[in-house]
Amino acid sequence: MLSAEQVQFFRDNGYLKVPGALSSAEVKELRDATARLIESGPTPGMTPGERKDYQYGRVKGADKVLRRIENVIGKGEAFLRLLGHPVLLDAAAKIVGEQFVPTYDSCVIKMPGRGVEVPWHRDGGGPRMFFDDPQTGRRFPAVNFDFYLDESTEKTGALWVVPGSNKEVENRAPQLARAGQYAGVPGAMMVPMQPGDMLLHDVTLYHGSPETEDAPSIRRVIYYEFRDKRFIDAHHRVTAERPNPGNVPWTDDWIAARLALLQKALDTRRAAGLPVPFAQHPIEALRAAAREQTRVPQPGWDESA
Ligand SMILES: O=C(O)CCC(=O)C(=O)O
Repeated sequence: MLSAEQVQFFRDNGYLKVPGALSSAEVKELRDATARLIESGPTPGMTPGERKDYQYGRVKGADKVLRRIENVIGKGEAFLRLLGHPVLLDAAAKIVGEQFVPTYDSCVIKMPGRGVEVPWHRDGGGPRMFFDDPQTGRRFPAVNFDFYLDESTEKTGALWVVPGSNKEVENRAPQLARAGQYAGVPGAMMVPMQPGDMLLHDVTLYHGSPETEDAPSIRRVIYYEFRDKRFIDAHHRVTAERPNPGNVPWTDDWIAARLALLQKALDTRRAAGLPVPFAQHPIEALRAAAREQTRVPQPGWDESA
């Protein structure tokens, strides 16, 4: 469970490495689940929206290499169980805020051989990727919790970060992306990771990973993003007075569906005899009954095209 020093390190630097967050059995289960998805790829039986979850990129010499699978929680029980993991939810409550809501989920892949670059960026690219509560002065960040399933090294395309860049007001990430350099970027560092390690990164941290050449093995990372409900209410929640809140618009229905997903994750873990940090969301107003549906893509995600 995260210590006060780890929380402070995250606030100061915009990232935090938590070694050994998952057991080797959990890593194996998630590796098997992702291997099945990669092997099957998008199938004719899927809706166009489900097929669109599989995203491809260019590398030198090829233009269709798998780089990402969106909406993984609905793609297998292993991903759903991960959402209720005690290490994840402890970290989410301490780093994001007690009123945490799961907002995005995906798996980023660097295939063996040549893996696709993820150029320097801040996630989401929206104008306000945090919420400063005017009443308390507290900052609520948007944070990704990144679970490494494989060794991530220079050879397999480890992530690079610029520690402290979460505090920069001006966004220099597009310039860095255009330059396409990693080692030469002032203040940048590579973050090697082992299977089962968890990395937390503030979405406003500059981060990216180079294209790989001759990578000896695959490198998969599961990304679960969380935001506090107060952040969502301030910037994203669709209301009658604010039908189009600039950045990403999240309706009450969509927020409830994401919270129902969390409840389903907790219930599924309990039914399997796995540890849970609590039976329901600790904040009463954020408790939602589990639903059958485990596919809850972003509201703008067109399932028919
Ligand atoms: O895993 C990586 O290389 C970075 C992925 C990432 O930052 C993203 O997809 O937004």
